[in-house]
Amino acid sequence: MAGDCIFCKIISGQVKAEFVHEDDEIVAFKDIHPQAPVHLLIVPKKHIPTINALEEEDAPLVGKMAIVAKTLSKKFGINESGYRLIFNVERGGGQLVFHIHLHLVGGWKNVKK
Ligand code: IU
Repeated sequence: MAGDCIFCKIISGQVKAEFVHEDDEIVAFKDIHPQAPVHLLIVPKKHIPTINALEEEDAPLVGKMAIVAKTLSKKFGINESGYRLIFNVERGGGQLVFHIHLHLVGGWKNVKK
């Protein structure tokens, strides 16, 4: 836990969020400023500031984040229509919160088949 990290505070319950998943290693909650009809953040409990700080040992954790995303896409009814999974990396890549998180966005109605 990093003391000044907003996502660590959400994970510990100090700051509120609308949780949609929790297990021993990962939480997921609704983004407070959704950019799509479905916009969830999949977040490891371990404080890792950016994708650039990942170590080899984190590989299973990041894989599990993708599995949680897939499971949530089913729960939110967007698995078959499709969705995007995004990591923003460092300021230049649009990262604002320095605790890694995977954006799951989807649910657009006018998707062409
Ligand atoms: P980014 O990849 O670091 O740019 O994304 C941070 C996201 O975290 C962004 O979409 C915010 O709306 C979202 N967020 C949140 O859901 N709850 C918070 O308390 C804060 C940011 I601060």
